[in-house]
Amino acid sequence: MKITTAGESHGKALIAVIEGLPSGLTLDMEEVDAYLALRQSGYGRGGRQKIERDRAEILSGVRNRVTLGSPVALAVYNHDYENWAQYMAPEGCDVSAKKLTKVRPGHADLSGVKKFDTSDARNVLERASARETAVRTAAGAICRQYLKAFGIEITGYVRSVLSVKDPAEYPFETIAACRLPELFMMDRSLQDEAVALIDRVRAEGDTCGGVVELRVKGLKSGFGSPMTYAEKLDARICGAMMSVQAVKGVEVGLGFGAAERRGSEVHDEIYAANGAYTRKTNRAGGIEGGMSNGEELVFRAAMKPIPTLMRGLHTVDIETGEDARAAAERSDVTAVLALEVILESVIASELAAVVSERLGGDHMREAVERYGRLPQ
Ligand code: EPS
Repeated sequence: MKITTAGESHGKALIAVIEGLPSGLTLDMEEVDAYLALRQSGYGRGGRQKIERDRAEILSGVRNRVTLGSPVALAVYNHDYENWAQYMAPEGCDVSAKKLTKVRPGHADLSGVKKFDTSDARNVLERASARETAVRTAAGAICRQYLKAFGIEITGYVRSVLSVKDPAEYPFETIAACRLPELFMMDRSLQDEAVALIDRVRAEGDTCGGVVELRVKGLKSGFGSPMTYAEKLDARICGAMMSVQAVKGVEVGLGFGAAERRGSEVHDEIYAANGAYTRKTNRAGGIEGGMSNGEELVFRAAMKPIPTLMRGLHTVDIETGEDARAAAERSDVTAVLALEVILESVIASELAAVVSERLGGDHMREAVERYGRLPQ
């Protein structure tokens, strides 16, 4: 299975093509749109989200809500294009009006203008923008329906916003049922603190990031492979997570914490009970030797603060060569809840690819039968 996306932040639409979905998967597009709405929600989002009401439209690969086995193409239209057609239209437009030359530290602007030989950072930032995650979320929401056919589910929550941190551990079901609207934190008093902190950060024209935790339940052992490095499950999923805008660190299980403990406090001892193998701990985060081991997958990702600061950081205007304040018209203060939703989808997409490589299957019935025959 392979997913490609296209589309600029203020262009007509974002597009995704999913190749390799078997036939016979009934799609629930209301659920896909619900994930898109969730991605747009969250405390700390800015003015753009008041303009967009994201919905995914299927263009091909589906008939009467059921996949055909052909590539599934889908579009998320940018409502803001109405305001931007005069500067963005592929058919012809005024490219001088929205030129961005006060390049923003932390964004793709400066390296991008050099790499793509342009004097306008807009030619780069439009694609580098995290707006692209809307269609990745939609494609991932479809992959998630594929995974659900095998009993594989994904959830997650926000562990920290800037300095407000939740050190507790929560079971999968508690996370899925109890994460709080607004920030997807689990502890109400910590979330109230985080909301107040975001208000202070906004008042200072600044931005902030945080840490999210993702869980995958129901994946049998043996997905991913130690035989070639590119097939390792942790490498694949962590690589996919790192490809999301603003993610600067990822961990599996104890992650960096494993380096601070001895082996006896890290590895999950193996027991036999009723003819099955069990563990009393899951510090490995469900992956050993680049393969799933049948336990829950546990990932964490760190998001850096959004690079468009309303107060503007010091930079250089690449047109004049003079000192300047980086460009800012509007910005999110934080999009950490959005990151959680996006990463659920991105993990679903990569895991769907891993699962479909092992199972094959032209149609869902065949794939589900094969999954059923695998050991736990
Ligand atoms: C983004 C800049 C902002 C964000 C955008 C990502 O867009 P604009 O420049 O139009 O205000 O709102 O995110 C989205 C539009 C979205 O849907 O998540 C950036 O530069 O990365």
